[in-house]
Amino acid sequence: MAASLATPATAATAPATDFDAIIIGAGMSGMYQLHRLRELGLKVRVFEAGSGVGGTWYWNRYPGARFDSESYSYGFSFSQELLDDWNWSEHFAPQPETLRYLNHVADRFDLRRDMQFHARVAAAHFQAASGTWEVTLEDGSRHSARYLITAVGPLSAPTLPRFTGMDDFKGQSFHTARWPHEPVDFTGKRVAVIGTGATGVQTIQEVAKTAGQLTVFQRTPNWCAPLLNSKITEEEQREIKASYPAIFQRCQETFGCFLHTPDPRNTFDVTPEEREAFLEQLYASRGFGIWVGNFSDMLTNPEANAVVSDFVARKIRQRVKDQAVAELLIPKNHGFGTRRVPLETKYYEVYNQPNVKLVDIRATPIERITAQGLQTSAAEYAFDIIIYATGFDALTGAFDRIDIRGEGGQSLKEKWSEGAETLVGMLAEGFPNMFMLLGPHTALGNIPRSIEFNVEWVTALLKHMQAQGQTRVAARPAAVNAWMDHVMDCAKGLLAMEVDSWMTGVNSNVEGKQVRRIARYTGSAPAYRAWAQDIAAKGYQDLALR
Ligand code: NA7
Repeated sequence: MAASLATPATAATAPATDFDAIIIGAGMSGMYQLHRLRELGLKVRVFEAGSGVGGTWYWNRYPGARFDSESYSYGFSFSQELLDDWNWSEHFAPQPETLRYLNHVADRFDLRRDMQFHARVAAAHFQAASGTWEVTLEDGSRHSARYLITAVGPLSAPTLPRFTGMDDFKGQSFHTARWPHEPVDFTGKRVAVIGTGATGVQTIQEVAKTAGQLTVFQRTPNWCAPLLNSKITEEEQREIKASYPAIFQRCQETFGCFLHTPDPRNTFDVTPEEREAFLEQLYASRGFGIWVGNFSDMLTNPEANAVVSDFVARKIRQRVKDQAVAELLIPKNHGFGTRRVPLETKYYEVYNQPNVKLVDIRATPIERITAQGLQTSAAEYAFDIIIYATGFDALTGAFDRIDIRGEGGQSLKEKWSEGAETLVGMLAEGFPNMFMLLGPHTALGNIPRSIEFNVEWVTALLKHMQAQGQTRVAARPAAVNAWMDHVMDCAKGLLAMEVDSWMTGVNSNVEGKQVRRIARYTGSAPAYRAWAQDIAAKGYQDLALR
């Protein structure tokens, strides 16, 4: 299978490039795309900023980092041998195990020989005359390829707050997504955590175990629900191995590729007693069921949403002893599930510990970071360690950090300054021969399932072009418009659209990202796939190919 990309017809005319394809990023999407492109006989190079594979699972080494998707629904599904020889140890694997898994995948498929690490891409410029891409790394080296494939991840550009004095702090400070490779010891230390999203919650419940004093600075509480993780027993392991076809089939059919999917009933179709029993059952079940397996109208009907929010608020009041603290932990400005629901393990009980204190920074904002710690409008605090669990410039941030220029030198960042426009999240008009594996408007949910689909879609397109002797592909404007109309339609009526979050493109720490917009695809994964498959089935008429 070592045929070169170019068919004989194009080989004579196609200008020479260093590679057939350059992939940016060695996370799950970059790894799988490399594997598939090798099967087409392409010469591929992956540039990765880190020192190893794993993407999200390489960077996010903070204490307590783990899956919120069931491990066996998250791993790659494309190789039976891989499924046979990997045993997940827990229903929701911790980060070190996932990173081991991804290194195992890299070994098994001999991926590293086409990867260059410590190689951050600074710029990628389309060359109109040759129809190729020139990629410049931060070290100044330049590399050319016919195809540019971004595998940069939707949540990979970390953002820090813009407090004054951040450089003055004399202790240790870390963003959760830039955690050191060496263990950090919290024993007896005074630790601050700023941020209470999915990452903050995982961090807080872990750090609270050993810190001398943990102070949590919360701006907005989130609705959290029990993860209910446990070790996978030998019997469960056998069941999982035997059920892989059914597990992945289920993931193909559900709304977000999770094992859970909305209950067909609406909230008020059932009696109050049945409702309560159903919510109790969801609260006592592992994983995202209470979020993505709840009544169908929970995320669109405010009254239905209030029922679930009230239920979870009662649970928080039961679990937190100090009722003033419980009230601070109960969200008041958004309903359950309208932002990403952090899954937790005894998170609320942490606030019953004598070494943990919650500070409401809406009431008493952080004014500055000091040499010793930080200062709010009400008090000064001294810390040994400050942890910023402050999230990411989501969806478009990783693109914005690279100087990507398409036809006519047009900058992608400028083109997307009022919101991204794509065709099925994978192509952008005016950026020929560029594919985005997890661009804005791809189905997110249980992400590896979307990664596999998108990689296979791009691979099939390149194979088609290979067979036709084509070397240039561009999204047609009419196709982009039709897709974007669909993206806008899907978001209509969703309660989540009325709330600030990374899912609505808001990040208070990033200039120009204070306004809510339709930043992601909110339809179902099956609907997403149907649209993309239809493009292929109709012979790629939505694309200009030559
Ligand atoms: P999130 O969900 O964006 O959470 C970030 C948290 O940090 C959130 O509580 C923010 O409060 C808080 N934050 C951010 N900036 C500040 C400033 N300047 N001051 C105080 N507090 C701040 O990021 P995560 O990393 O937890 O999760 C991201 C996704 O990764 C997650 O959904 C998973 O899918 C994986 P706010 O709510 O903005 O008031």
